[in-house]
Amino acid sequence: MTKPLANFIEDEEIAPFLRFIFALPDNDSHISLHNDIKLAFQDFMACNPNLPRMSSSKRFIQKVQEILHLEDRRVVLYRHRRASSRVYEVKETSSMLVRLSIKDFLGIKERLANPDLPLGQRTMEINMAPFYDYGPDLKDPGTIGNGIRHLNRYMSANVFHQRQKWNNTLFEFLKLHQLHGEQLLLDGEKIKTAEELESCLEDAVDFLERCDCQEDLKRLKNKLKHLGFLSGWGNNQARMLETMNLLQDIIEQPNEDTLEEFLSRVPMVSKVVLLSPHGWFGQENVLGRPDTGGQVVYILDQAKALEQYLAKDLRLAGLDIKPKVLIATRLIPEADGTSCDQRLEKVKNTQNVYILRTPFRDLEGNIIPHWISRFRIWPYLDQYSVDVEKDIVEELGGRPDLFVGNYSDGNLVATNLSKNLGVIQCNIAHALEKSKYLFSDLYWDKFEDEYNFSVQIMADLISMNHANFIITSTGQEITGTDTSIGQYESYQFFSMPGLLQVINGIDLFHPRFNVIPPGVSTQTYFPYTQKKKRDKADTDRLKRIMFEINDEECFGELYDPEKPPIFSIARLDRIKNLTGLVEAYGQDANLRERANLILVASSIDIEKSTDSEERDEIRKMHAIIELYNLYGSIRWIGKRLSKSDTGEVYRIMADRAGIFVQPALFEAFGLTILEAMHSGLPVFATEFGGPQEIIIDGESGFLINPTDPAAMTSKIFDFFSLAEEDPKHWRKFSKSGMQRAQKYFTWELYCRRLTRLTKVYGFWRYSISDKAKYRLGQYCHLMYHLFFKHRAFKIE
Ligand code: UDP
Ligand code: LCN
Repeated sequence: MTKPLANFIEDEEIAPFLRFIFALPDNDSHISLHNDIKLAFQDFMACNPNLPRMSSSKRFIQKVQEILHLEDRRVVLYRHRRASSRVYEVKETSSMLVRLSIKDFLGIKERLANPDLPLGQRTMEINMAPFYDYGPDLKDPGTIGNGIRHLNRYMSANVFHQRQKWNNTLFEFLKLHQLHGEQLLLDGEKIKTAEELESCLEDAVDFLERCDCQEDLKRLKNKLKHLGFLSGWGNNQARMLETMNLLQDIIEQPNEDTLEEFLSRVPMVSKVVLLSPHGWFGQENVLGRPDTGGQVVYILDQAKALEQYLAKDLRLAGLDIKPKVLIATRLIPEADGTSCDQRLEKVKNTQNVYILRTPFRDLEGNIIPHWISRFRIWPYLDQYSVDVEKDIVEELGGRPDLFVGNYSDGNLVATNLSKNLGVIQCNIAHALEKSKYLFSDLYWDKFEDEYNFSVQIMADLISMNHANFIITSTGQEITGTDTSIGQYESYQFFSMPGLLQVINGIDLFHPRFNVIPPGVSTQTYFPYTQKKKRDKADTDRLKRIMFEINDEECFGELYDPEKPPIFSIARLDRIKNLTGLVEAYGQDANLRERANLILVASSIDIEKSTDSEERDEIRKMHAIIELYNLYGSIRWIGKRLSKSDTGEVYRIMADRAGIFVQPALFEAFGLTILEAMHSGLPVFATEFGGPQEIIIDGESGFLINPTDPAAMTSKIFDFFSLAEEDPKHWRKFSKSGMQRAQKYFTWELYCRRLTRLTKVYGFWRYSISDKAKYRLGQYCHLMYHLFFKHRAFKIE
């Protein structure tokens, strides 16, 4: 199919536009990426002042993700809206665009990346599209990320149009309902059909409306039991009546809100397993390894909050059931003084939350004693899935009600367990490595020794297609922004030359995606103004560490410790870009004059680090400090702070009217940003990734571009200048950050939504999707056994 360029670009711009496309500098990969194209266009405009305004060309360029340089033509990947791309071929002498297929595009790209690929060779092709022929199909990318809403709408419309069929399904679903071996909701002996349910409900509602036995719950329950209604409808007369009224509404006049409200009251969830196999998971001294960070913090807080929420949920349903949450991870015998070698560890300040550790075994059954990086764990996950399943079933006395996978490995194990035990599966990515490492697909073979992306990316494909629902912390994790593609979106089509070609890897318009941002522990991260809650001894100790003590873990003596601090805390990963922040600070003499820079990061001693990326960053940090002679204005605390200490450190920085800066080159979400906001420390965070949705720029914090150091530091400088003129300026941002964090980012909100999702998707799974998903499940099963396992076992 061809289209005139004039459909996109004004006539007078066509000639210069083509000139630009063909003058675009080529590079070794022969692929120009969005940012380079944008910058090149700015240069082109600056060098050609006599051109027309070129505004339609600019709009077009904004949507171009990639340009492939071929000898006689250019191939343009045009993302016409979020989650949807088209490929056009452009010739220098033609004003027509020729539409190519995704398959053609991938074929051309493969050959560019690897000209030696034998001609005519075909690799494994993956196309998931044919499996997505059930359920609602969203059309508008703006609706992606709120899957539950569209699922409810779809299901309630179905209930409405096929009343008889759905009422039967609903009846069967309720009738089968059990928790901890106890039959709940309906007595199948007394209420045998959907029609009987309708009339029995009338009797029960009539009874509840008339009876005056609010105080005598036992009598009430007995009477309902007599009518065929078992426990689970509510913890008092009013709530039971409400729940039954909701069911009546669904049967008579269904709509999406009542369906969701009713399902959210069904007590379906009391045992949850959170999976995070790669390990080094504990409550103390585990943060700081390259592979553990926000994920561990997230899961621990999530587990605690979930227990509390489920306890309340079950209480409201009138049940005396104690929920149980297990965090299933790896047992590591060489635990370096941590608890990672203990099989079962109770999580502090909980009733019934445990870390359950199961070791990795090799093919001979030997336990693997040492820690293994997340990039090399793949050969162990198959056996781990078998072993951990046994441990979970033993610990819970049966199957859980929900599996939540975390990160690529946890999601894969969740897939195996969910398939085997028939339990609903939720995925949480935390960070998809595919988009973190540029060209991790196209040049997969170059990354393979260190990262094994061919295996990890396949694991992602399998688990994201198998999951019943997926939680993301931000919308852009799924579909990106108007100008940049999302992490999940990057799995739509791609190719790993010589290995596989993915034509359609994930359907982003399927309603499984739901955005639910995490919270932080409010015990640890509370406003600096709550003086009474703060422990003076801790404050003094941490102040000394941050500003005074000089030992082998602290670097730099401040000339003027009273200057406001620019604070940052992170692992020294390249992508966290703390060295970029120090360099930008070094280059801005005005800012150095105005504020000190305080970092908490890894170690100052290169010999103490075993991670090559971290060692490079430590080396670089020292070099930058030396180059810009930052002595006297920087302190670098090279130690890991405990969770509770981090809370107090943010507050100490707030006491001194400081700020928090998160300068990452890309951040999937960024818990530290939320922690600082909850503590009342104004934040400046990278505009690349999740922070865009945490902060409203200029209202509740600031977004910065870490690739433009001068702009970044001048934004910070301006803030300090205004705050010096008028301290209200600092307080305004401290307050607005806190308010936003408290309103939208809390574990209470999170757990409410996660529990609802489990119930609504649980019902959907029961009613239709399970049968429809069966074929998809089988396909995933094949990919697992024929591709994943085969390659995983080759990793040493
Ligand atoms: N953290 C900590 N002590 C430290 C450094 C970091 O407790 O010395 C915590 C920090 O408070 C945050 C987590 O580690 O909760 C880092 O999470 P984030 O999402 O910001 O980044 P990730 O490390 O997961 O990429
Ligand atoms: C992993 C990351 O890289 C962070 O951006 C997140 O905040 C963390 O996991 C928790 O989801």
